Amino acid sequence: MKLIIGIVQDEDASRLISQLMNDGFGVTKLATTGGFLRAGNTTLLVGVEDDRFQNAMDTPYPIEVVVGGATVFVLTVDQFMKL
Ligand code: 2BA
Repeated sequence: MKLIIGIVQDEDASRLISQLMNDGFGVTKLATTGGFLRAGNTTLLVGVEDDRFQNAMDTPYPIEVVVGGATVFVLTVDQFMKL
């Protein structure tokens, strides 16, 4: 499993979230602030099974072509549980 951490501009977030959710992905939206500009941005957490990772990155509105670009981290998840 992978955890995608995507930092996008606020204006891109809503459409990206809608598309990911429509594709069946779980998304958490965090209101964040960039350290350099000290301006608001949005951080999305998307946990995905390995076989759906590329699908998440290739949503109809691909994460890498959002208007202002995106900063994306991909982490390998050791464990995922819901308690
Ligand atoms: P980006 O590099 O596209 O980064 C957009 C936002 O992504 C950043 O907002 C920050 O919230 C996050 N981010 C980027 N790289 C990161 C990292 N390695 N770890 C954690 N978060 C990261 P800001 O910090 O407000 O930066 C906004 C834009 O200002 C950056 O766009 C970049 O073009 C520029 N920038 C950032 N730091 C700079 C610096 N030290 N000198 C010159 N320009 C800088």
